[in-house]
Amino acid sequence: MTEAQHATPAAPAITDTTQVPDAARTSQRWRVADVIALYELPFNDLLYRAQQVHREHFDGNTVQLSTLLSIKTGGCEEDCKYCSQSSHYDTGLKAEKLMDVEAVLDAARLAKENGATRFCMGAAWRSPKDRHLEPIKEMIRGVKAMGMETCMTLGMLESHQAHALREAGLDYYNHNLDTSPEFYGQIISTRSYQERLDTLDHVRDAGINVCCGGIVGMGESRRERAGLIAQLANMDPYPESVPINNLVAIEGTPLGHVDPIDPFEFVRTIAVARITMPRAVVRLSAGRQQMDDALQALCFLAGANSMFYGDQLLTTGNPQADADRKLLERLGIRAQSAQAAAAG
Ligand code: SAM
Ligand code: DTB
Ligand code: SF4
Repeated sequence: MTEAQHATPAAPAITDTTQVPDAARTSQRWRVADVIALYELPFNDLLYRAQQVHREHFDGNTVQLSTLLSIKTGGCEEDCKYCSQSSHYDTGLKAEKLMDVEAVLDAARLAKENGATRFCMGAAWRSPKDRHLEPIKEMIRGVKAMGMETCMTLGMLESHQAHALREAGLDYYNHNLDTSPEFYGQIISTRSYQERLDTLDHVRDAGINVCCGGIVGMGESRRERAGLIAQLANMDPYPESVPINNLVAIEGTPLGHVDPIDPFEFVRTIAVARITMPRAVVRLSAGRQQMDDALQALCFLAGANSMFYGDQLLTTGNPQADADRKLLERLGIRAQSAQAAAAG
């Protein structure tokens, strides 16, 4: 926990476990202990509370659908221990160059036809070079012209790069904190936590919506999961979009054989994100292919209202779009319309 967090007043003690704590309603900071207290609630109380918060700010039966595309795959110089694309590990992945703009736009057109309202483009870079900005800006303009929202995740950004992306019309930039400051050093050594926070500041200052979350199931403790959530919830303002990824264990990476997290702990993490960041879109991100339908339904009940849609994430699989359509239909969940997405 930071000094600043120690210095701020405590959120009120939770007495009635079905009431939403005041820190969710005010700009009060979340102490890690307050977040742990949420995690420790009886499961049904936690989900009930998350549903209450969810319905104060969102339609309870709508999800936003984003489709992902890896526009530059593999060969990354960073050493993120979970990642198939790091050149530090032998995962059998072939490194590729930045895709042509037209090929990216073809994929975006297909995503739009299938019902996605946001197209997210990811590059396995530590940070983009300035010479990459022109094609990246063309991709943003091309996808926007199709009537979809745009999201990019390209690694660290400098201030002028964030402004250039905003000028091209970028709606969201994804840059995750990944985990708590305390656990972070066990996962990544080539980029500091502070560098991530600096990039997020540049994105925010340029007027781009912030998409920032993390990964659970990397062997971290509940306290460390709570530490990640507290970091996200205490951003001022907190991110507009919060992806919660369940580790996809990749053979060849140092985390290739980590024991999977208890599924209920994953659902709790979604619920705690929902309660602490009431207006954020909470995205059920990587790991859905390893979840059954009932577990995904619990994640929606816990307040997840966005997901990746389409057969592929970046380098790993995602449930088939057909199966997702059927799941949403069985649950009576509607996909957010393009008009609603445009209206924010
Ligand atoms: N290279 C850029 C960066 O890291 O900033 C952007 C792409 S990176 C793949 C985006 C995020 O995907 C990571 O920060 C991490 O949270 C998530 N991610 C990557 N590999 C994952 C895996 N195997 N399981 C779960 N989440 C993963
Ligand atoms: C995020 O938080 N999750 C997405 C997106 N942002 C870019 C990426 C998930 C990647 C899962 C592993 C892979 O497919 O390589
Ligand atoms: Fe590179 Fe991003 Fe993978 Fe880290 S998560 S190794 S920065 S592609």
